[in-house]
Amino acid sequence: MDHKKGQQPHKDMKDSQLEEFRVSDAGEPMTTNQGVRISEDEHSLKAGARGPTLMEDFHFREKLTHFDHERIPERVVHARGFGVHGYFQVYKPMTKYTKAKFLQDPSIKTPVFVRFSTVAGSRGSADTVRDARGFATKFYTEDGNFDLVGNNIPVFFIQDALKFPDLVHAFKPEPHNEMPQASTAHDTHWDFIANNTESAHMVMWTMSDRAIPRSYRMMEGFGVHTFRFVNDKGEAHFVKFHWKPLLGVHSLVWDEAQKIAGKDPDFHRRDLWEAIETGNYPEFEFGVQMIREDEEFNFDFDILDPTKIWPEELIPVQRIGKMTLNRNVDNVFAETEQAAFHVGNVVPGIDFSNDPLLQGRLFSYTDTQLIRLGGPNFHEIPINRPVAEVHNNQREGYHRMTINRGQTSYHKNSLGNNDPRPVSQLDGGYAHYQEKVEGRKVRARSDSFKDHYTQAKLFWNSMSDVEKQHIIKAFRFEVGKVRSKSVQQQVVDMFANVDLTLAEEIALGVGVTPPKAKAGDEASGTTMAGGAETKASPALSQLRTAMSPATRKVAVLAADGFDADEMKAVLAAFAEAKVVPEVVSENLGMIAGSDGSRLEVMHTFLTSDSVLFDAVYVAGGEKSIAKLQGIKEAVNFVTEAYNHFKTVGASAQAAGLLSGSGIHLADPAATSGYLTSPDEDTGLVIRKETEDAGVFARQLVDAIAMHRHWGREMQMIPPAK
Ligand code: HDE
Repeated sequence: MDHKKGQQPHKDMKDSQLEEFRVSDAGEPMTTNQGVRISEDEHSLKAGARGPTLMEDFHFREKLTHFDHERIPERVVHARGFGVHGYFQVYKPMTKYTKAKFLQDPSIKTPVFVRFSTVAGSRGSADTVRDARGFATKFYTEDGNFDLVGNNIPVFFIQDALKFPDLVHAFKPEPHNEMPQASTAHDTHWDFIANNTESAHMVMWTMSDRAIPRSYRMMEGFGVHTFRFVNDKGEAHFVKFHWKPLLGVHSLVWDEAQKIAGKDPDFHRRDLWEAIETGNYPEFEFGVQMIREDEEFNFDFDILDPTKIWPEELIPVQRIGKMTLNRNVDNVFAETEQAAFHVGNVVPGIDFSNDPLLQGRLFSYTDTQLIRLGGPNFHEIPINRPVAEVHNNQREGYHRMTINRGQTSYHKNSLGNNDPRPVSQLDGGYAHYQEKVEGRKVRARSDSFKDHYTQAKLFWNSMSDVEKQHIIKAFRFEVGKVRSKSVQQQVVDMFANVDLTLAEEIALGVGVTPPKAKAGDEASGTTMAGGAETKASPALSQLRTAMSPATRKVAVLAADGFDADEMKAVLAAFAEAKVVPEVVSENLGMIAGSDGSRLEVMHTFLTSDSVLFDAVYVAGGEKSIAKLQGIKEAVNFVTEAYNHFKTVGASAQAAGLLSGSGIHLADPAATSGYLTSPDEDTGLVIRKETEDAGVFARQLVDAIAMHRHWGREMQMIPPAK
């Protein structure tokens, strides 16, 4: 799909700024970087056709030199990512809490650039690995850039930034053999976890389905740290930031995620790119949880501890605005790769807290850009430029673009009228919140950070049975890949503090000694002093999320002779519900329906795969079905969709094909395979001979909206003890 410029609905200030840097080579003569036209680009200049290449060939020298220097270091973490443009609008003025300008006027569209990423893998690794996802947003506000550099998990592994290099060394590929790529299923990662138990809560999240999202468009985002909102009276509130996807929070299943990593390593970026190109703009609501300054100590967790959430049931998330992502980049290197996010980029009205992880990040981000982008002027790279004007006395350095005029570059001065000059808060000058601080210089951590398990338990308590099963299996996979028996045992013993059944299940799966009783109070939760209490946080379970068929991809399996009436009804229902159908058949080209109508095939069973779709519809029509039934890959396609708990829609005529896929319709004699009755399986939508095609089509859409049909899984796998 081509990115068609000029067709984008929203031309914002950032876009106009980028426009000044865009270049099109279409129809232009080729030149050197000095603008000299080139007459020949096939052969280097030689002394005789078989002779040595001549040094004076400036075109050859320049072309090769530039190529030799095309790579920059990848990000030390979050190396693989994908960026898109969009805009943000606040719902109502937030003046009472913050003076941040972009949070005042609902009519203002603030341009944003968002980069989604995995954390551990290299730039060329797969999208669907088990990992946290980065969710970094640059707001180009009229007061300067505000970067919200968050993740799709609301807590972090460690409490102090000093430990970050240790954490990353442990989860990256092991140094002696550089394995495994983009995976935490290895000894050093789990050794770190077992010996740094503050990680328990985040590990519960990374072992959950949150770490294998279906789409970047279907995951939450979190600022993780506690920040401050400051209003124009200088009053502050502690605040946590959230992104809530309007499509709900949905995940892949692990077997599928691993297969996608091979079939389409670009799965998530392709999904995002295609959604935007087809006008299905991803939308996220911006949420805030706020706590008054005088409530700071009202909780049984420390609000500065980044391994803790503020349960939404205790402190509700107020949705205060919406972000719409509506434009793909023109050039991934120029925009996504050169984007420099920094958690320290704040605007008046937003300030920091003393969270020691946040404080450490304030140092790290500029430092890493200096090596990655090669000097101190990376703020001048188009994607990083604020739309607000930049005036200061900083000068020179590698790759300086700005031509600063005038004699003076120091403050204070008299020769240059003392410009540029600092301005008061009333004129928008940033003033740090005047928090009173006192203490001795100590290398220490507050006792209030010492509880490592209560919220890990809260998370476990909040999961549905099927989510608990997924967590157990994830642990068994990850810890099962660890070679050291000692590390495996340590992990089991550590997670006995979270839940005894969980630890026993891991022990069984990885063959180590079951833990001695430890977890104790299974129902332990999180409390506000003298007030509300939560022993489970329903908001944490993905089963309670928004459900929608919109933008779900459905494989339409069909061949010549498909039932044209049924196909029409189904495609109409899909179009109405914004479901995205793609026809898969034996060969590319056109197929003909029962009435002679023709349909274009988008994929073959070789170029595509069941794991790349949310659901399968086997088109009716005896001839078409008979043809597909004879193709092994078509039958496997359905089997796999069914095994990944996806919706399978078909007419009763397809009973034979389904049976080949292990789905025996109303056949009590069947001894193998899965559920037999569509009544028992919400995801099996079978059109009986007499049923109206429109009714069938609507049922199919309803089933697709459910994402997955976990009832099927719970029958296939015995529930946890
Ligand atoms: Fe980062 N992190 N981080 N991080 N982080 C980077 O900056 C760091 C942390 C996050 O799409 C680096 O430009 C330290 C938490 C995202 O470009 C680096 C600590 C959260 C991205 C860095 C943390 C994040 C990064 C690597 C512990 C969630 C990708 C390249 C104190 C709230 C941004 C770069 C993008 C990237 C340091 C912990 C999110 C090295 C020292 C917690 C989304 O500066």
